[in-house]
Amino acid sequence: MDSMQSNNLINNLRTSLDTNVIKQNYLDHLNLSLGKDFKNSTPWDKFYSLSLVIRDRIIKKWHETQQKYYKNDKTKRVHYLSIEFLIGRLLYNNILNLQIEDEIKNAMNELNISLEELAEIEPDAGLGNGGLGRLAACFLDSIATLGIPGYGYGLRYEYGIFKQIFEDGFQKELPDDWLKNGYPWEIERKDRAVKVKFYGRSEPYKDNNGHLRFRWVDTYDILAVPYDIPIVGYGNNVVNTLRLWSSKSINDFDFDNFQKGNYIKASESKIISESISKVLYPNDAFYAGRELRIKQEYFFVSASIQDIIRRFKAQFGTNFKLFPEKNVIQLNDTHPALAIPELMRILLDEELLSWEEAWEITKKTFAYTNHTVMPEALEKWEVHLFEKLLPRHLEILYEINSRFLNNVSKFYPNDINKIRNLSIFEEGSVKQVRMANLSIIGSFSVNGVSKLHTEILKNKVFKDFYDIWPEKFNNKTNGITQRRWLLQCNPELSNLITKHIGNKWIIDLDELKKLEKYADDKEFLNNFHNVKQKNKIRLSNYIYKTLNIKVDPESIFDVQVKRLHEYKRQLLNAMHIIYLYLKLKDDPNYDIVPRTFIFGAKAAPGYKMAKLIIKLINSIAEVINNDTTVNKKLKVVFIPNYNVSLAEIIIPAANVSEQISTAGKEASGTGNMKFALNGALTIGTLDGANIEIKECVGEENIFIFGLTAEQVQRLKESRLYNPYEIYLKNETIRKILDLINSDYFSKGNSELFSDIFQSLLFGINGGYPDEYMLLADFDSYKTKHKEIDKLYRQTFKWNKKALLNVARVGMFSSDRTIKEYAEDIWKVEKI
Ligand code: B1H
Ligand code: IMP
Repeated sequence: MDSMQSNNLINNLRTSLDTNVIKQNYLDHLNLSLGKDFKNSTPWDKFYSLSLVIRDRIIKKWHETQQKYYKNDKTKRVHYLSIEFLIGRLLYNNILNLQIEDEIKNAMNELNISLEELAEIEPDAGLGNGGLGRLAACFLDSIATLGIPGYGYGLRYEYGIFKQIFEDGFQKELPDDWLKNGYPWEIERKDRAVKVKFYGRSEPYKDNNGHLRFRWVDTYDILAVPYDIPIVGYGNNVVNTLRLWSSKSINDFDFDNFQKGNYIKASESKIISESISKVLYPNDAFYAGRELRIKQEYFFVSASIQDIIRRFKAQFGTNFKLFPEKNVIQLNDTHPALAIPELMRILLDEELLSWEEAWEITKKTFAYTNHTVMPEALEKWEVHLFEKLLPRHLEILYEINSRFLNNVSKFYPNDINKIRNLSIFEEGSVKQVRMANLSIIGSFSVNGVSKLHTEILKNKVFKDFYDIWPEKFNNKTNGITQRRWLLQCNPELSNLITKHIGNKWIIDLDELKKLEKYADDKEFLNNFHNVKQKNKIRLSNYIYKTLNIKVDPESIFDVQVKRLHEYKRQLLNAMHIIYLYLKLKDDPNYDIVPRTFIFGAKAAPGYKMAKLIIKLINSIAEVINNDTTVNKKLKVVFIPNYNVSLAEIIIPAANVSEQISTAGKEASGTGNMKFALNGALTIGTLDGANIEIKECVGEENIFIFGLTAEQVQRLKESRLYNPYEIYLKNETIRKILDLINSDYFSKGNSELFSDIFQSLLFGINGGYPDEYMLLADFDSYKTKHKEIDKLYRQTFKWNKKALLNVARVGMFSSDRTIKEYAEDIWKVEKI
């Protein structure tokens, strides 16, 4: 017996021993924790019991990790503050990261329980809208896997992103009551609850040394109770913490009112307090300016800063000069930017530091990530609202601003325009606080999320700041965790890869480069193709089960899944589908490879145009899927309720990845990376991270079309863009738009889609005509699709390109992204 064989034997022995232990643990939890016997246990009981088995194995490592951080004086902690964490499910993720898959599978097998079915019982933790929230979740996975002392801080929404259903093709929203049966991955930590103050006033007073000081008094206080979710690193025994805050009334019952006989009023404050963490705002890249939202922002930020300071003091006392050496706080967009005045307030009013000391510490602690240049997403809060809710913070902002502008005016004497642009306050009919300006002024680092995006920040959106502080600005191109987005969601491809190049790619995605040597290997490509087919069949079954639509797994799966936004241009995709439909109606023998167009997208509930586009696509689907002259070659499927768990089924099954935003608008995109990693070919614009994907995979392995960001910008500025002229000149486009504007797809209601037609040609509600330049890009889009059709017929060539995509996208691992944050911004190392 050689040493490999004996190793295998030992491993098998360990696995079988552990299998028995797991079986026993499982039955114990079922019996003792849930009070059920084996026979009467429901699927939920089974899911819950198994989760507790896994959790037990996490908790010991969790304690050990946290103790280690405390024991080591060199520990520098990273705090990732985000109003969204789009986690999805954790059962399988935790099993994989603990590397106990075989043991768990065996144990479940022996108990005659299907692990796969069991895993699907888990509700998604959908505490986010889209890319920004999912990025935060991928980052936590990478931080733990890299062994960095990291903490996620956010809100424990009782209701996550709404559940989407379609009624007659229209989106309807249902509440996502994800906690209703309890949640096995969270642990309530009442002992770590803190008070968060609102309203009241700032009161000046003289301290013992005769210095003028301020205190925030007559406040309305709310309790912030933390719920901790363990974040398991891959195979390294590290378990970090995601701490989510829940709001609670300090006094459940107002006894004054109760005694006065007002029973209902006595419970009112409880209702008001607990509404703060009730529900996630369902807008993606759109700012709504609601009072409850700023309350959410301040609530979780204040609780988090208090928690960070508490931990610092436990380890280092009140030696606050050390604070930035031991802590860094990354602001995930501006939503947590109130952390800046909050840290100032605590250092000034509670720790009694001088302004200069407090400001020095604050500036060295915060780093800010910007995620969008869309003007409608920029957060601005009315000064009035601010003053009412956070009077002391407003004073602090005025002081920060006046000191900053004082310095600026030394550089730019008499340049009123500069001062106006740089100020935290926007003057106008209603005076507003600009959260982006605050974030830049209060941080030592400002980063964008792709090369192009960072250039746009430096040269346009934040140019005046860049001129003052060029060294603050840097790029950190986004990434995704391969543990979820390959290992977990695509086991077939993972096995094929590991069989040929080993499993190091799981923690070092650049290893995938080794697949390049199989790019001409017929047998390998054949297996690679078969894996894709299996994944397509898996998705086809899901579609049949949920929508009763039969799709052909031999057809090209052409997929666009992401939030619905005009700038993401699902409508351009729909126009192309109509184009193919008209071609086929004209000539039923028109030779195309059968295609299945697959959509998934939620629209913000208040976003009328986005909802209308959903209805349009559903209407097109109904016409096409029921038209026997075309439905052998064309199918359109809009999968409802796109979320993380659905992404894990859809993405591995895609042949074509649609990344077609107007150039300059998509800050990065991360879906684009997930598709390429799973062997889809991208059709996309030169926008966000698509540009870097192209650089990695090679331009012969991606379908790039459309105007560049610069061309878009210049065409806009020239004011020469005239979509109506294109409509008149281009017969194809005219036919498509006229059909949309007729009663063809709307079952006789010719008005239904007229807003879409109007907005493309003339603009509606004061907007520009065709703001996102669909008509400018349509012809080149359609041409690229023709190339896709041609290439797909050459199976070998297609598979080779798809494999080269997989082999060359290693740099889009969030491990790479986090290493860059750790080295360039955070200056932290693994403990
Ligand atoms: C992104 C958001 C966003 N950018 C405001 N901005 C929100 C802004 O609730 N709000 O108010 C919610 C979300 N989300 C996305 O971030 C970008 O559009 C993507 O291009 C990018 O990949 C992602 C992660 O950086
Ligand atoms: P936290 O990070 O302070 O919330 O604590 C997490 C875990 O770290 C605790 O459950 C303890 O195991 C450990 N811990 C907390 N405070 C201390 C301390 O002051 N010294 C050493 N370990 C601590």
